[in-house]
Amino acid sequence: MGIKVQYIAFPDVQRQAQAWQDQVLGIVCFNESNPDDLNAIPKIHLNTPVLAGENIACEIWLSDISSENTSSSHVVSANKGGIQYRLDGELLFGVFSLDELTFSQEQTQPTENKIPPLQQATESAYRQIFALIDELGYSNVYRFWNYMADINDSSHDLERYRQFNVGRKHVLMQSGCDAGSELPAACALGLAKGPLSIAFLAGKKAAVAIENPRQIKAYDYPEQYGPLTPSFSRAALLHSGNQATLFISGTASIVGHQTQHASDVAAQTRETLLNLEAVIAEANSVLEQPRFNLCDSFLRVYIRHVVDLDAVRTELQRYLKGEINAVYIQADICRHDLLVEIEATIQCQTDFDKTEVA
Ligand code: 3EB
Repeated sequence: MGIKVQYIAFPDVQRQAQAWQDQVLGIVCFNESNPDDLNAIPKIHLNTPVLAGENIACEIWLSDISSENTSSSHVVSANKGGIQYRLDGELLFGVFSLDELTFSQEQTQPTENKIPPLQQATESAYRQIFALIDELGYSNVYRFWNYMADINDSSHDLERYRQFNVGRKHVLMQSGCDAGSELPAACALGLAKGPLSIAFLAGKKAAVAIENPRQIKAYDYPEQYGPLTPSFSRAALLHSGNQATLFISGTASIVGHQTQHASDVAAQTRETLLNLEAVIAEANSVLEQPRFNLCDSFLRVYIRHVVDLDAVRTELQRYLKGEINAVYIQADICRHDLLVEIEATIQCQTDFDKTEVA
């Protein structure tokens, strides 16, 4: 058993044989014209421009049947509440979209007492997700993908990203991710429109949360970034059989807790690469062998301003030299002064079979 990830263009997803589609746990993809296709597969479809790298714009998580008996990798589809999910004997991938309007209509209090609808939607979604995975026994979440409209706008005297953080932390504090020590990897991005859309990958085995020595834990950010801190770790390391997967969270030009190079997208890109390297070095030391390499990773590069594409791409090419597996997407980053954010996934083989890294 294991987990397999592939990056292909959306039209190629549709062209795959049924046997392949039956192994798909879920898809995270961007800018598709016909999102209703493949509707048996949990799929988060994000309506935002893909600036480059369309050929790998779909991230597909598959049940890996190559290593062992096929009975435990049999993929089952199901729904609960609004959560659409698929699972095999080890992993569960789910998607959930919630319209904030559902919450804005329920409130009768005066405006100043109202809980922001986005905060309520976030709390509701996270509660339902944790209830589901706890009930099914897939209670370790490795990765969350969070997308919401107008992330840097404010209402109720609070920026929407901070409203999201309040709702998320209310649930995460009670979910067994104790004091922020074993939080999942995550990203949180803003789109022009659309509901709060969340995808998650969870499983039976525990992952190890990885932090970045160049940055303080997001969970420990000072109050200037909002009343409740963001609940995520810099990466999650899952070691299963002879395979290790590193889910690197959205990574940006932050050192300590402060944004660096506020109006210089090229310098932000270079700082972000240093942060990615630092996270990878941490993961390699936990793994006790230097198997993760940035050059082997698949990158999702979120760019605030479309005009910055060339500057960001030039920095990545200069640093990574050879072939880069990257898709570039227009999205708003969760701090107004951040111009670029990069998330990455890397897999490697290990010499030893260890299901949980100590
Ligand atoms: C940061 O390091 C930049 O709120 O889930 C990166 C990854 C960021 C995930 C999240 C936020 C999140 O604080 C922003």
